[in-house]
Amino acid sequence: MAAEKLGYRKNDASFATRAIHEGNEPEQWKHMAVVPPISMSTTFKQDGPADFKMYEYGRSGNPTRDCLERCLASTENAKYGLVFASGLAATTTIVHLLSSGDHIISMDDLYGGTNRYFRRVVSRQGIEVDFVDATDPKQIEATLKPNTKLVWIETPTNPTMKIVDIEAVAAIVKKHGKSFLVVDNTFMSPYFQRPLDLGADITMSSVTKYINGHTDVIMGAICTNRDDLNENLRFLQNAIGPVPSPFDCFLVNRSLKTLALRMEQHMKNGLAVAKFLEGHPCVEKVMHPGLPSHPQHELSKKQTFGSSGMLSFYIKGNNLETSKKFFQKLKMFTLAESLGGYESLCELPSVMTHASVPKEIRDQLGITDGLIRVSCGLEGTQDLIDDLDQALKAVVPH
Ligand code: P1T
Repeated sequence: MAAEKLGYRKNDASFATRAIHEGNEPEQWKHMAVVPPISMSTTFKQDGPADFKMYEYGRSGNPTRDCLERCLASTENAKYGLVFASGLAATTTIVHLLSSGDHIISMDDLYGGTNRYFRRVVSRQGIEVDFVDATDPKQIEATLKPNTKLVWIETPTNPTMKIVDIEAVAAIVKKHGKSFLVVDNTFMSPYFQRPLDLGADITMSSVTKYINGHTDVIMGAICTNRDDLNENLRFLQNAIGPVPSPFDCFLVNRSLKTLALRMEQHMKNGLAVAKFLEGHPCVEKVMHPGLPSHPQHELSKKQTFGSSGMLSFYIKGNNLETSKKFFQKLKMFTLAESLGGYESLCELPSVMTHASVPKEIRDQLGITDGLIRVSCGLEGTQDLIDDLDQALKAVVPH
C-alpha cells in the first residue's frame, strides 16, 4: 500500500480477502471444490414444468457466472454484480434502461467505442446525447434537462487521463432527482477506485482490462447497490442476452485473486515510467494523474487509492511520421489496442482506439497523431524505461 504514503486515500486492507473468498465458498458445491468448477451445461433438469431448484437455462443463470458476479460485486463494495460478453455489451444493457425521448449527458473524453456507440447508435434510437467536459461539473448541471435520464463519466478518461470529481457529479445528479450516474471504472479497477462509495449509482467496467488482466477474455461488468437498477438490469441481461461464457467467468474469477497484487505493480511501473518520460528530452508532455504536474493531481489523491499503469504522452514533433517510427523501434512494448494486461502495450489513439471519434473532436480533446498511450504491464521497471528511452532517442533529435 505504497500509495498511502504518497497521500492517496487509505485502501481497504480486506480488499484482497474479498477478491479471494467472496462467492467462492467450497460449501456451495456438492464436492466441496475449493476452486469453483466450470459449469458448461446450457440447461438444468427440472423436477416438473417450471419447477426448478436454482437454475433453468444458461442465459438466465449459471453457477460459475453467479460465483464471479458475487465476487466482483464485493470488490466494488456493491450489493449486486452482473457480467456481460464485453464492456460494450454492459454499456448497451445500461442504455436499454432508457426509452426514446430520453436524454444522456456524457463526458466528452471517453473510450472511442463508447463515443461511437453514443454518437452513431444511441442517437439513432431517439435518445439525445450531449457531450460535455465533466472535469467542470457545472457543465453537467447546465446541461441537465427534465428528460435527462443518464449521466455517464469515465475517470481517468481514455486517453487523455483527465479526472472527474465523482462526488461532485453525484451530488448534482442526486439533486436533479430524475437521472442516474454511471462511472466507467475501467482505467482504475475497483482496487484503486470505488465509485459507488462516492455516490455513483452504477459502476461499469471493461473486465477485459485490469480485472481480467491476462489479455485473454473480453468481458464487461456492472455493479450497483440499488435494488431497482439491479432488478431491471438483471431482467435485461436475460432479455437481451449478452452473457459471457462459463469458461470466461472461470478465468476472470481466477484473475480476481491477484488483482490487488497486480495493481500495486502496475502503479509502481506506471509512476516510474511517467516520471522518467516527464524528464525526457524527446517528450513534450506526460499525462499521468500521479504526477504533481497533472492539473487534477490533488483530486486524484482525494478520490482514489492509487494510480494504474496507464499514461499518455506527446512525443516531440507531435506528428504521425515520428510516432510510427517510434513504435517500430520498440522492442518490449507491443503496439496493440487494449490495456491492463500483464504485458506492456502502447498505441496511437488518433488512428486506433479513437479513430472513430470525429477529427474536429479529437483535435479539441488533444488526441493528436503525437499522443501515445501507454499501458505499463508487470515487467521489470527498468526494462520498461530502457525500451522507451532507446526508441525515443532513435527517432527524435535530442
Ligand atoms: O472492449 P470492451 O470490453 O467491450 O470494453 C469497452 C471499453 C469500455 N470502457 C473503456 C474505458 C475502455 O477502455 C473500453 C475498451 N478499450 C479499449 C479496447 C482500448 O484499447 O482503449
